[in-house]
Amino acid sequence: MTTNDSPTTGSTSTGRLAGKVAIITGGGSGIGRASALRFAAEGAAVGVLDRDGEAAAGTVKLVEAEGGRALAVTADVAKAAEVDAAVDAVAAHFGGLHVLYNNAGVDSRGSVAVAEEDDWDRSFNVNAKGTFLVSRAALRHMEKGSSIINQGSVAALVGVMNFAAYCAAKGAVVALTRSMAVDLAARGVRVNVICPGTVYTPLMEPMLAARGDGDMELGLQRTLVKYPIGRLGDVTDIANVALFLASDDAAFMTGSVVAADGGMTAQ
Ligand code: 1HS
Repeated sequence: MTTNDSPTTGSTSTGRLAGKVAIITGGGSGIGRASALRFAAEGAAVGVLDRDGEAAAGTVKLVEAEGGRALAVTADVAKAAEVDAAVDAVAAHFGGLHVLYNNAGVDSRGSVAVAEEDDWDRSFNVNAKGTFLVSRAALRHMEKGSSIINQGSVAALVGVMNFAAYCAAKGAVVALTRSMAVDLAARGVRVNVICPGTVYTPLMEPMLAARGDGDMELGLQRTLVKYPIGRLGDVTDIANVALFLASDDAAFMTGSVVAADGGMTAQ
């Protein structure tokens, strides 16, 4: 399967993020890269934060090739000092911060009967603690009218076999989103969470291969049957939802759990 990194394929840019500064974590690939391209095409200056500095720089190159503005910063979202330095660098470089997309994530392996403790810790450190640390750092710079988008998953809403730590950590992200929304409403900062279905990205390949007993194509077929819409998600499907939640078009939404899943959780 291929992914579509073009920020404007099938979309018309309308400047919905003109004058805004955004940070996207996990911006070096997949949904994060597609969102960086989409946000920049809508006028945002984008801080591309990723643990892989080269991948972040690659996204910046693509954004600049489309005429956009971006800055690559390297940080592990689970490490407070790295996060604080990276977020401060973006805010200083572009003169503020208005949007944060906590996209960075990791998956997990196995049911609770067989999961490894370090796998559990890694899933919570990146998916849940990472969302906390980056949001805390971003809020030092955010003013009224800002938007935080957290990355949940359908795995926060329904049980997914052999994915215990990931389901639990993404469930924590949904709960954290609601808590943040009520805490930050008076400051004029909106907080919402996207719960994507499976989008074919490198993050998903281990899960898909395991689901197919080592056969990726079989894993894809066993996954596809869970999606009434008849396909898996594309990175631009999720980037477009993130753009909406980042924009003033979602001005009355905070604490919302937005399933972008091809109907997977509707059944
Ligand atoms: C990784 C993404 O958040 C989706 S979790 C797995 C959902 S499915 O493949 O079992 O439909």
